Amino acid sequence: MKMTFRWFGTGFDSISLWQIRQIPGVKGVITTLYDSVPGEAWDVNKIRALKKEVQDAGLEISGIESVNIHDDIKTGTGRRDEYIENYIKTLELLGKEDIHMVCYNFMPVFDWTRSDLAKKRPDGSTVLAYNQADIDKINPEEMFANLDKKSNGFVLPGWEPERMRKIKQLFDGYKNVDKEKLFSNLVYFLKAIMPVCDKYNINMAIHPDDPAWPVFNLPRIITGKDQILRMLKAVDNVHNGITMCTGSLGTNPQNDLPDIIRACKGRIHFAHVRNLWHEAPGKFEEAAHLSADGSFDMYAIMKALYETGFSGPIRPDHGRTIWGEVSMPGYGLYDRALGAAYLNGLWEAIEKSHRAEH
Ligand SMILES: [Mn+2]
Repeated sequence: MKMTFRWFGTGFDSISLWQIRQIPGVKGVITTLYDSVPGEAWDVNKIRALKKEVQDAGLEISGIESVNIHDDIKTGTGRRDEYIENYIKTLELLGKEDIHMVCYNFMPVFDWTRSDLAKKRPDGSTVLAYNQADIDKINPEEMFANLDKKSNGFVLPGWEPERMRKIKQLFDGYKNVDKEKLFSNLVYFLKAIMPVCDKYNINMAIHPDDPAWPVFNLPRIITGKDQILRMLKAVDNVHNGITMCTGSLGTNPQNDLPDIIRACKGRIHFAHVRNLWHEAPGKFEEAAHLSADGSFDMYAIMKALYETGFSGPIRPDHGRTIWGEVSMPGYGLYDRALGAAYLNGLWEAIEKSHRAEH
């Protein structure tokens, strides 16, 4: 594995590259052109400038999170081929710049959903939290307003205000899109992009749905082991893979995370490793990465990644807000840096005990 850190880019992130460079073991960043518009091909000069900025800081771009997918591709309108063409152009540019991993999601309308961005924990830290009962009481516009108020002035990924202004129109687009339709639109998209991925050795890593069940009656298709295996089989190409996001799949306690990792051996191209604490069904909050702080066995998760030969980029995922830091919710420096150090420690111990046994 290669330890990395998500970075939204200068002007969008409260954290600088030199800070990331000082986190032990972090070699690269996972970044994006944060102001790119889904559906448009990326600008090669912007990609090169981003790459140079990262390299000048002594780091590398280990992958892109995300190249977002236009809703017309997800809903399968007459314009989808045009948007897929642009997506292919972007992949081609990234491949030529020696970038070989692209994370994306196929979630309708929302990238992720939370009911609270700053839930206070007993130690005074705050975390992102989800309570289905709270979500059931509000409509999507109200949820956006709640999240926007608590975003500390940052634009939240997937919750861009210009997108949210069109929220009603976005929902209308999904009116006739059920799970099967969404799945076949995903397969159509993947089949169309595989040739460029083969040519430039680009690993596509779909991010699971967060949370792993339908929200606001929108369909969700990447929610558990069976659904993931169906997707991998439908386009059986090594470049069609997944992002193993423990925090997203783990929202459903029925999902056995180490088992999913083993089942997806060879097709996990990116890992987001974080912990959650389950209070009740449909009610969870994010936790520190440490196993004892949440509901997941982080050792078992890292061991499964190690034993399946995972060699892609990995990153700590959302952190708690601690020590008075002001950042995009979930994306502060301190707790994610602690997470990276902890995951590195687990990995070193697993690697050395494995070597001692063999
Ligand atoms: Mn994730």
